Amino acid sequence: MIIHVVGGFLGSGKTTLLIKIAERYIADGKKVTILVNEAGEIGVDGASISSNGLNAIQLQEGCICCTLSGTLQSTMRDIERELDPDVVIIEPTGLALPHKVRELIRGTVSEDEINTIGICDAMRFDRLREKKEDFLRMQLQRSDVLWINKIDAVDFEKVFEVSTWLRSICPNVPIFMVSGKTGEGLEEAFSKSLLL
Ligand SMILES: Nc1nc2c(ncn2[C@@H]2O[C@H](COP(=O)(O)OP(=O)(O)OP(=O)(O)O)[C@@H](O)[C@H]2O)c(=O)[nH]1
Ligand SMILES: [Mg+2]
Repeated sequence: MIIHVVGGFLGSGKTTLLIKIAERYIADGKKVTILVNEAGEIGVDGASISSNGLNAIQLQEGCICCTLSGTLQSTMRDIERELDPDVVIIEPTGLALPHKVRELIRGTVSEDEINTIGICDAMRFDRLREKKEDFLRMQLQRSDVLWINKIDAVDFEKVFEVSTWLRSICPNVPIFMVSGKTGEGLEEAFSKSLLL
């Protein structure tokens, strides 16, 4: 069982990209479970996702890296026992630390089956960096792979600036440039980061 943790700040494109990742696996005939830590709206998404043949589970009212940590662990065990998917894709909230999620699920599968994808929003990079640079760094720092998202909405200079910053905080982590909206860059990012 492969587990992807799709982390990144609020609105960076986690859900959009998570659905693309799931669709890619489904096209390969894999069984996928999505675990989203979010209240509200996604319920509608969750329903439409399930109708496409995957399981979507929502954990609300708390954060899976802190207040819901026990729930995360028991849910992972339930998923493995009852659904037994090939792939689990987890979306923590935009305020969670993905590496904490990683720590919590380590007991479920072996370490090399967990992949943390850090999503960085190129469109709002300047504003976020100005206000939340330390948090962004903490959130993305221990990613296994980094995806710069929303490249459709910015010029190349901005993408370069974002990748230079990411390179400075994560010197050895592969970086991919993608658009969840247009699909640009996704195949490349998938082939190098999804353990397909
Ligand atoms: N232009 C552009 N917009 C995008 C892209 N990916 C996502 N968006 C938009 O960005 C907004 C946030 O996308 P989500 O996928 O909901 O982001 P999220 O990280 O799941 O958000 P939260 O769960 O609220 O933290 C939505 O309006 C998306 O349509 C992209 O590649 N380009
Ligand atoms: Mg989301």
